[in-house]
Amino acid sequence: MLRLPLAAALALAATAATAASGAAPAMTTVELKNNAGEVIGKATLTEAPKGVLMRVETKSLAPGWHGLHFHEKADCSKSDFTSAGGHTMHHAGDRVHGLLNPKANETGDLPNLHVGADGVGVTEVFSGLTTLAALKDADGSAVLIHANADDHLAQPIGGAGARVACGEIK
Ligand SMILES: [Cu+2]
Repeated sequence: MLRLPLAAALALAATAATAASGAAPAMTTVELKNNAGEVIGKATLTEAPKGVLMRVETKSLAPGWHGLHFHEKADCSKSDFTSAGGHTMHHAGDRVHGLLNPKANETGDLPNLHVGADGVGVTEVFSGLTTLAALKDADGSAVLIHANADDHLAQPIGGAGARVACGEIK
């Protein structure tokens, strides 16, 4: 019976030591490529205490709103990016797309990216539905930018249309 409290105390001590040392959170930077395979920007993902924070910086995209998602595989090899699969965890069967859906449980869902008249898009988004560790699972995952806005309701991808940029998270 003494082993559990001791283990708990050690775990707490380890957590406190990590916090006190101010260790930098885990980060991953991902190159974003367009359908022609040209690098058009990057996404920087940072592990957060309750999710993942992602900064997206792009150029040369069509002005307006674009759906932004995490897809299930780190595979941007096909020029239409269908190789990246569906949204992360969608295969689990109990997932429904849309941050505005009453279930709001799909781990690939993110707010839209806005691109200005100059083709530049810059944003920082947060998801409490997944973690950097989950995104970097055995087959990784992908950051996908779609041609149109995600309405956050329609199945399966909120009407976001074609995939116009892809980045492999490994
Ligand atoms: Cu998508």
